[in-house]
Amino acid sequence: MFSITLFLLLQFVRQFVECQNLSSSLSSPIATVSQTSTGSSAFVTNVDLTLEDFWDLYVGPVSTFSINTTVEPTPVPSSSLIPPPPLYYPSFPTGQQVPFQSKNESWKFPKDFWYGVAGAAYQIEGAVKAEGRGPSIWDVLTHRVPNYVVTNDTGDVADNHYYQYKEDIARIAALGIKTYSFTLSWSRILPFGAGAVNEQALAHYDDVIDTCLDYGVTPMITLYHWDLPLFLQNSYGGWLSERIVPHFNEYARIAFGRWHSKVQTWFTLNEPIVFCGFYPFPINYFKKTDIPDVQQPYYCGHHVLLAHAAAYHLGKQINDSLSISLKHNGGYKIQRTDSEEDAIAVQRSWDFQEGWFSDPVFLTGDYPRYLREYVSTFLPDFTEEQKQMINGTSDIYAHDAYTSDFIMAPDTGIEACTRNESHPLFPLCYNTTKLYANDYWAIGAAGDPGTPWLHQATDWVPAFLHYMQDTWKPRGGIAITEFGMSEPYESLKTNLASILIDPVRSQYYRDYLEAILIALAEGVNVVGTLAWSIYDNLEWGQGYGVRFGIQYVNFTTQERYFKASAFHYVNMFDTYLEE
Ligand code: GBH
Repeated sequence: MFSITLFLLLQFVRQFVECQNLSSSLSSPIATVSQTSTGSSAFVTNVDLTLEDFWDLYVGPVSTFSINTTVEPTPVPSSSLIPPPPLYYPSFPTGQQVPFQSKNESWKFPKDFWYGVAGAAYQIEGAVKAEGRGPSIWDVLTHRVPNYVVTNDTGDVADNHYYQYKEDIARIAALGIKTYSFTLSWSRILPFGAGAVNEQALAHYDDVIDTCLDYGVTPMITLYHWDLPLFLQNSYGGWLSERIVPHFNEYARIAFGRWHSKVQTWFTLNEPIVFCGFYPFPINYFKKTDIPDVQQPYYCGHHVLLAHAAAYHLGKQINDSLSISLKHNGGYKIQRTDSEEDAIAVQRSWDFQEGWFSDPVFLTGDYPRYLREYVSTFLPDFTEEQKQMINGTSDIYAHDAYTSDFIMAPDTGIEACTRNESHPLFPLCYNTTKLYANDYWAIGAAGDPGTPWLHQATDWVPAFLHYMQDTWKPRGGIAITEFGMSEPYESLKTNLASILIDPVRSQYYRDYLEAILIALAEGVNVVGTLAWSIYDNLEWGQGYGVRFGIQYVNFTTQERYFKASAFHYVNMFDTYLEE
């Protein structure tokens, strides 16, 4: 059945390509796609596809927005910069009558501490087919795979940042925010992931960077935030193949080469635990692979480490003053009871989360113990040369530290899991919960029901920061490169005034930054923070149904509004940043 469908599809492509002289009518580069079916009737064919064909075949029509050329920023009205009413409780008893002014005199952010906001290309740019962008896996996941995004939303328009970035940068500058961390769309720059470069994309990012600099906002770049060029996924399985390494390197070379003199702080890849966890992909939309489902994330991780390390060295070679790091994720792991099994479960959890990428990059060039026990049964060992190449390849410990979890052994015990591949928790073999051991109270206030993984857990942030510093000993300190809160049920609100006061998020930012101030006072070297997110955007699998913005975006009109949390975030730095 599948072969027949594929056959018809390829017939269609051939006719399509033959009857329209696309190669001469489109300036897009031409790619060669190979499709192979499996089974006894396997056949292979090659078809020349233009970028337009490639879109049509794999994604289909996309939506556009009425604002579709770059717009000059409108002045930010001063009325929108009036701070909100205070939060309900002062941060500590000050005896003052104006809690918003409260300050603990023994706390401070060092004067070179950087604070900013972050966003990611596919979540905010929109304009997915504009100016030569090629499709990424997320265009397929959103357009073709039913319910992969629960709301079936797409990033076609998103925040229209591709055209409205000047306004967006002007707005954060008006708030007093000094850093903007954005990500490049690989398939804008290289529509097929490798090969011909799209000059329009380079010119676009030139202007994003220059606009930041004009407004006194420091740009920071992440090369890869999950939007893998579709062609690389379809050619060889994307991150499942070592062939991704030179392709990532070429992409990194273009970016570092072009922007190293204007952009000082770089991140190679965002949260590999998460994007390696996308594997296995839903079947029938992407190239098939023989790698067993459960092993796929670890093949991905292996190539991520090689690609990251190579890109790090390349960046340093181009400009050795750059700060280059990988963006880690996970969360603080709290041992739920004092049992020995729970202690092991906690270590397993570090090893399968942060340790997966942090131990290789900061400590040994190789995997931590419990992870290695598992992956060494199928992955090749890193050679000594590879270990040396991987070790030491992050200048700061960049962690997207949203929350924390309690960790415990599986009910069956750990060994019953590690010895049994069909155990539901295999290969991790630890359990997590948001509930304290009394099974009644959660760790802190919950975010939106669409993000069950997220509760406020700021009480644990100082301990987490100490743990990061003591364990991975980053030479350039620690940066919280994403943190944020999904205000509960925010996307259901229809009244603007109600949306704009976001107390759960506001309190999260205030308490989190106080926790960082405590850790700083205790000697942890925290160097910066990036609030997630610059504004509401496409929350991946949750679509627009979950909101993380410190600005509200009306997705019908693309108007932006500051939420109260934006002021609470900035106020912490107005209050505590050393002069
Ligand atoms: C960040 O990841 C992303 O970098 C960003 O793009 C995203 O918008 C932001 O979070 C908000 O979600 O559903 O139980 O399997 C944060 C780390 C790791 C948190 C994966 C959610 C899924 C947990 N994410 N995790 S679960």
